Amino acid sequence: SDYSQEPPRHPCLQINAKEPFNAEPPRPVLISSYVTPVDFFYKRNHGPIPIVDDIEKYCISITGLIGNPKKLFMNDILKLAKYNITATLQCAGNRRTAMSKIRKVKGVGWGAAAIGNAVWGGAKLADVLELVGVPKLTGTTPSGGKHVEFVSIDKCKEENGGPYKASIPLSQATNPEADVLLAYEMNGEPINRDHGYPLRVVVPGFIGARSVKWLESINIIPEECQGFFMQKDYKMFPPSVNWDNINWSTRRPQMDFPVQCVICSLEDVNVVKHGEITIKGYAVSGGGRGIERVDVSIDGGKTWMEASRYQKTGIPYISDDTSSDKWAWVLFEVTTDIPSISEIVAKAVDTAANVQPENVEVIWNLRGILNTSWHRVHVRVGH
Ligand code: MTE
Ligand code: MO
Repeated sequence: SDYSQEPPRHPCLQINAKEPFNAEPPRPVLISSYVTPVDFFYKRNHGPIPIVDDIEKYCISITGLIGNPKKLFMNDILKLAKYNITATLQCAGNRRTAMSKIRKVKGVGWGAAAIGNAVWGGAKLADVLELVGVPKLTGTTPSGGKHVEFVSIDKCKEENGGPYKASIPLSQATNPEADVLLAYEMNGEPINRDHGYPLRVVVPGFIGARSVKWLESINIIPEECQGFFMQKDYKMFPPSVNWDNINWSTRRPQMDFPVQCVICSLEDVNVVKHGEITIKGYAVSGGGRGIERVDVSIDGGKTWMEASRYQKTGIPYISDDTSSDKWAWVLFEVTTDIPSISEIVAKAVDTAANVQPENVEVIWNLRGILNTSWHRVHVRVGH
């Protein structure tokens, strides 16, 4: 693999793996704005960053179980209606390092900032598929296509040098309301190389792994993609499964993200000058479910208070309100007096009343994914 032509990156990023490049921002950066600046958006790669230098020649092929396989150039995509969707992308491995403290797990270590919220600009996949003869709101094509596979240009060792790929159900891909995008913009600028230039998939509400970067082709296939990242990774196993007794075929590829919440205004261990502190962070759920509530405790979870929630600064967030961004995180805030030594905890509840597990032990899994346990930090008031 050739890592000699990687793009420049912001020096404040914490590098979790150098080649392939995996990095996250310092946690407090995440709450300094509702939309995460591109430079501070986590970067999760499985190979060198591909180079697409001739945008005139760049095209995606749409093949498989459809009538007429077709090639679409960037201009064809740009001619379709453009949508700007604010959506949070979160790696399934977010908070993996904390899970590893219980029992070691396999995978790149991540703190709690393998997440970001961006405004993605692009064409809806439902419109693209309609253009090639697959109508809206279809679960299957006449020739038996039920899934939509996205194949990248990059090369990963997990695929033995082949491209990264993933798939989603056709019913979701052809549903305009699911807001699946072929995005060419991130925060109003052309998507940069790290995040998928010139074109990436964004599947709102799903784990980041399904949002394939550097798109090369779209295949309509009869069943879910058989690639490594669908079948041999990003599956949720029970705590009893280890590397000796694992049977990958017993579990489904993880799609939806469960409800998550993290305190970002404090480090894991803090010494503060005053007893009055502000506790801020992010909360987000998968599947388009909103955040109903964020509970904060300053006594390790014995008693709770409710945090205020917002997306756009100064406007209180109401779940299910049509003016709120359904695919995006919610920021929360509480100002309170704390005792001289305290364990501060935050947990969120989504609109389906799903809650987070109290401890990481009960959701421990050998790949270290979906650590959504209550987020805890320690604070001492000192001088
Ligand atoms: N797409 C390709 N082609 N190659 C990759 O390695 N990583 C996936 C996904 N899409 C990946 C990919 C994973 S695991 C995540 S979490 C997101 O991209 C990360 O997107 P980002 O780097 O833009 O934050
Ligand atoms: Mo990921």
